[in-house]
Amino acid sequence: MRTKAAVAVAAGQPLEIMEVNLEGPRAGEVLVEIKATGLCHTDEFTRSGDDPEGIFPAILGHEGAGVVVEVGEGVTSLEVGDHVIPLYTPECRECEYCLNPKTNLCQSIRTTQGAGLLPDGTTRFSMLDGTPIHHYMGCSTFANHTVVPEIALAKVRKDAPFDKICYIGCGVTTGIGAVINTAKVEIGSRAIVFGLGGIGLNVIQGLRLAGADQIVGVDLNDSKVEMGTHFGMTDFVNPSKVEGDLVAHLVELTGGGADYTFDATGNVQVMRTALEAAHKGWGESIIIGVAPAGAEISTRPFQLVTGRSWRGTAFGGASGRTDVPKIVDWYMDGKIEIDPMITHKLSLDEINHGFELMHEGKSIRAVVEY
Ligand code: NAD
Ligand code: AHE
Ligand code: ZN
Repeated sequence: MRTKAAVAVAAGQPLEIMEVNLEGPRAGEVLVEIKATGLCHTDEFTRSGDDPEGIFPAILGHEGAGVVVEVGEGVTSLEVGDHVIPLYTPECRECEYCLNPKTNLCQSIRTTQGAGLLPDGTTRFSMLDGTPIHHYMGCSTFANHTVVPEIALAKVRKDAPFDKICYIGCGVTTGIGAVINTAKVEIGSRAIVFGLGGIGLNVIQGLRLAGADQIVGVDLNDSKVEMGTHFGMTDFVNPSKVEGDLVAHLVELTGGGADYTFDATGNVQVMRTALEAAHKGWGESIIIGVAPAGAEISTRPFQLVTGRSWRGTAFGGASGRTDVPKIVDWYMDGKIEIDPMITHKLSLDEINHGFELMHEGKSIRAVVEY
């Protein structure tokens, strides 16, 4: 079949909107009509050329929701008409990683996924002249139709709106999951969140859900205060307005350092600040942000010797086929909020404007509706 897609033709170039060829699903695969997709900073990271795994041409996008159109041979858990959210962290429920409760990082298809291919080592997308187009994070939601492995699809309830629950495909789950699954924040904790974008605001709402007493938001952009406060932020710090040492300021503000700190910027200097603003003796710092090729974190080992821990999280530690349907229920039951964070709605033709809004700090989530 043919479908419409935004294709990343080369690093640093705007996405090109075009008709592409899409082959039907093979064994263990599912054809999905994408109804809506969010634009995450990770898509921009790869489009820009900062991603060491970036491959071009590719169809980016990993924060989508849609409907099953066709199932390949041997697919048993999904049928035509099911509503689904594609998962860049699949859940095969069989590999060594899935069988270990300490991780959500299913590795059953990670190698081919990282190479922009489906598990059989081939791509289903091509340009009309036959040039192959790579998949991205196993999802490629910047196409109106995509083919995804069965193990990388969460089946969700049919009454949930696509233009909101697409965000559960990354930002919502990553932010809330970082608090609940990775940090396991206790009631009464003090926390600092660096970066109040599409991920950081969900960390804040996760902290409120977990019963944190103090939730400090840190961002260079003052316009994030209103949204941060809406989701539970108790204090705001703009580092550009702090006189003197930022770590010392944050340690004082949190009465000796935070129990938990979260980086949602992808900036390695910020990651260091986050680690050092964690409480001596027990503070944990969780890295969520994705840093460019070549960037490295550093601190004095003394920071760790004196009881701080540095950890990281992918997809908020969530096992997608199990956890994502539950998070959709939380949204539908009013336990978590999504709507205010969807600040812009775009057509696929306008997708590059979505990345401009992200750079200008004007959007939290721009969502493309097909
Ligand atoms: P975003 O662009 O919406 O938000 C980033 C925020 O950080 C903005 O508000 C910006 O003003 C702020 N910021 C930038 N530099 C800063 C600094 N030096 N100090 C304080 N604030 C600063 O991006 P997003 O979609 O929220 O993504 C955030 C990061 O999380 C990205 O690196 C993204 O790739 C990563 N991410 C990781 C995972 C994961 O599973 N680990 C999942 C999703 C996104
Ligand atoms: N390809 C990058 C790493 C990108 C990365 O860390 N991705 C996160 C999800 S970000 C979603 O917005 C992730 O899931 N990582 C685990 C994994 O296996 O990719 C690089 O630096 O090479
Ligand atoms: Zn993402």
